[in-house]
Amino acid sequence: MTSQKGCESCNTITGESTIDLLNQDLAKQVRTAYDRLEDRGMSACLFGSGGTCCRICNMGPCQIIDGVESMIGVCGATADTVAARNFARIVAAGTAAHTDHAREMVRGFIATAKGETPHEIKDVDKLNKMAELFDIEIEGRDKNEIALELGERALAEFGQQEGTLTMLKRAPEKQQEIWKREGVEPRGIDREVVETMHRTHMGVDQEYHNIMKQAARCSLADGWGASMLSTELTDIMFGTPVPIRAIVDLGVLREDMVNVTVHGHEPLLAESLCLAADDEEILALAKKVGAKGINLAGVCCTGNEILMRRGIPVAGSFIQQEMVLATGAVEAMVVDVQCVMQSVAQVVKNKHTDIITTNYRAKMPDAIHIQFEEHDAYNCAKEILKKAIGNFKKRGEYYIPENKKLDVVVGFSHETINYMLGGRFRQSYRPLNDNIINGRIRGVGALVGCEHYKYSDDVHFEIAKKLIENNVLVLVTGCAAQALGRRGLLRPEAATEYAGEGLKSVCETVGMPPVLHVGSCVDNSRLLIALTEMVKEGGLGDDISELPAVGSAPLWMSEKAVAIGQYFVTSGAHVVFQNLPTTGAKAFNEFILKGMKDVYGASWGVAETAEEIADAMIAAIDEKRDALGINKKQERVLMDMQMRRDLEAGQALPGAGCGHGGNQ
Ligand code: SF4
Ligand code: MSK
Repeated sequence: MTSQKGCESCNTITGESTIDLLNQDLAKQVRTAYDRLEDRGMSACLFGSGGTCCRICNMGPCQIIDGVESMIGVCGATADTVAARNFARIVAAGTAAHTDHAREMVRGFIATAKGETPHEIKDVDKLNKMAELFDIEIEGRDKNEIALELGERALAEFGQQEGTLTMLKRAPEKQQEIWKREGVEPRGIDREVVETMHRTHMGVDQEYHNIMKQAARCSLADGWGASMLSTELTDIMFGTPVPIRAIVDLGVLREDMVNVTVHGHEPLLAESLCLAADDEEILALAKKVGAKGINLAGVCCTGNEILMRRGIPVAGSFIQQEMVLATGAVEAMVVDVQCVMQSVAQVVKNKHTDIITTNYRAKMPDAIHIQFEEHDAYNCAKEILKKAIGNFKKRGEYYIPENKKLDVVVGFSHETINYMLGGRFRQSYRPLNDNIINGRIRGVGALVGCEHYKYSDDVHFEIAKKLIENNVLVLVTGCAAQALGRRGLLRPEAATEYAGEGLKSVCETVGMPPVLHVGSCVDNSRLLIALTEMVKEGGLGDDISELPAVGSAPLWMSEKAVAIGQYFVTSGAHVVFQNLPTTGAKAFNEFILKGMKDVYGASWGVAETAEEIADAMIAAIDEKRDALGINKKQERVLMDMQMRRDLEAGQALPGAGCGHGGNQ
């Protein structure tokens, strides 16, 4: 920070560890996003915020005022057309980001199947299930042979031109019929992104319903295509997450070890670093410079990936990426793609820390580049670690808020939820559905995605707290998960401390937190599968739109969050966001907030404060409970022995009793 005043006057800084750090002299020199936000001193452009600034051709930019004849575009484009085009382009950009991430994971998966990486096919059960979905013969075949065919078939879906994506058939049948009826089944993943960009070019699609049809198709190519492929193939390669204890926040950095933080999204590199961190040569080099070893710690969604699968600690979420470096205790921050702020290279300018870019797509001034090659993954990872080790002795003044690290239990894949609630011997979503029907659990609320600097990170906490107080089971992904981990909601004890009676009784019996960490932002596809399983289990309607389930990305920052919101809505799940760039176009805004419900059974919602967002989510759940006829006032539920036995069949979280994971 430039000054102490800057820290005090910026009222969106709330994290204890962040405040602690920013009050240290060494951090006061560092300029952060909080400073830049304050320095900008101007409010956002109304046209940009309302979605009615068009700059897609050189006759503009045109700023449109809805209903004012003299303020339509030079080409005649209305506010509704411009806002819909802009919105669809956000969806396409978000889908493109997930798509390119997924493509890299599929390529890495193929290389692994060929034995060209240090990784292996770990989850054979999931491999066989995916192979079955793709009609791939498994009988008598080696796992790598099956994986290779699966990888090649998956890769072909990116460039496919006709037909439909294979994983659409995992959705509830009624949902599939809606997509068929509306003509929004994606044909190929890349094709839908390209077509969205074409249709929103100057002078092409100029009818907002039709534009949004393509936005829907594009988003499905993300949720049920790219993201789902990425999650499933990553699980097969690195293992499907199961509950594991870990620690989060700035205090996970170590005084006596070489701190290497991994930031970005694609776990191929991070997994290779995990392997190389235990290499004898690397450990010997670390000891030689006086360090006890390598302390890998995650940032943002790469952090989520290795936290979920390995219990590697997370040092910080999106809004903490500069803070992690401001500690002065990090020898190298290794980055790949997405959500890496250009400022990180400036934060370390007078420090010993290297910012190492590793993906040819994503370079930045003042960083060093070591290209990560999946075919030489182990050596690349070792080269990066050697660079970090070389910096250890140069570490100058540093401050680690050591008492600021929190225990979390993470790793709730949809398979785990199935296993945990359903029991070891009869894995199913039946107990979850039954608990929703009998009212112990009011419904399911998903908190998704990012954080940003305009709002305090209390927003996630306040929403989650209110939801669990009201017996809503919360599933959380992305940086929101880390924010809730910092506030203690990812511990089983949080159920006793915060949850309403019904949810508390279920969590206490099973030993799970009331807020379940489901994964990174690409893993929101796990939520689609969890919702589908709930439908298939029965008793809660015939499609996702009938479930008492709702999503929100309250602090959305990235275009990916809008793509996620759009695929949830198109899949029948209501979502609540803040600040959608649609308010400048009345009819289009009305369509997003209400009209989409007539088409897909769900719509977008908008609310401002944490309280209002939580209320809107609870109201959406209650609306579904009313429609299902299960919203009768419940008496206070006391668990009888049979209920406990049913839940206890699955019992105790595997791994929940173990110590800190990772290399702590
Ligand atoms: Fe203006 Fe139309 Fe060009 Fe957009 S497409 S910048 S509204 S002239
Ligand atoms: S990293 S997309 S800030 S969740 Fe996935 Fe976090 Fe959002 Fe980036």
